[in-house]
Amino acid sequence: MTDTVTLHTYFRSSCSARLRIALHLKQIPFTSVYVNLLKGEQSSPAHLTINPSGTVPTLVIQRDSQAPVTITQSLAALEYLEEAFPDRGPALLPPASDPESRALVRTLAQIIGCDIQPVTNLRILKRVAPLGADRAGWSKDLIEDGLRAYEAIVARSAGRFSVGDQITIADLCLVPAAWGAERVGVDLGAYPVTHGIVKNLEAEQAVKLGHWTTQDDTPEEFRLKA
Ligand SMILES: N[C@@H](CCC(=O)N[C@@H](CS)C(=O)NCC(=O)O)C(=O)O
Repeated sequence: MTDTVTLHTYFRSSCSARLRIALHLKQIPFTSVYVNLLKGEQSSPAHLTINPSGTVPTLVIQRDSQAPVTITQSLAALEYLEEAFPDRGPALLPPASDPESRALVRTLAQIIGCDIQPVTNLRILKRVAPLGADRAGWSKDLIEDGLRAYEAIVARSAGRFSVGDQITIADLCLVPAAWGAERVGVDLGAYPVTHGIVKNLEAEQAVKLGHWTTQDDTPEEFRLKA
């Protein structure tokens, strides 16, 4: 079977990093299309045709003779990868026979994906700054609220990763959020279980390959080798 996978991505985007890491974990080769958020390329007519939300990531998959599938939400795309490529790489969700653990993984993923990222996103920061909010302070407070909740839950569920010893969708959301948290001065040490999970994740090759410092669109001054 021949699949062509394209990811519209930006090196600093935490939502894009979720998918970069998932694709590397599942060893699915992909081509990147770079969308520079600071230059406003997410709002270009060409990009809006692909992703009407004006965001990254967008995952486009062409499988054999089927019509291409375009997915414009990262959590939907992560679940799609799991369902469409069940035999590639590790499972990103616990088995369907364990709905409790699946709900737990989705709860953790949504703490990041619904409670933290949307309210600290670039378009929100651009709106709160003229109202007098300090952008970093705004993000730090909201990230800390979310991490407090994450820590309380993983204190009961963690093994090497957020739910046991298998990397799940929750971890794919967590690790890029931790990079964003550090950027605005959050002390991850205040969330010791979460911090330990992040360190375990950062040792994984797929995470190194998806890291914001190792992308082809990472500016030279930030670039590290994976
Ligand atoms: N819920 C969306 C959020 C996507 C999103 O907000 N992406 C950010 C980067 S992480 C973005 O493109 N921001 C552009 C902007 O705010 O203008 C998803 O999970 O894919």
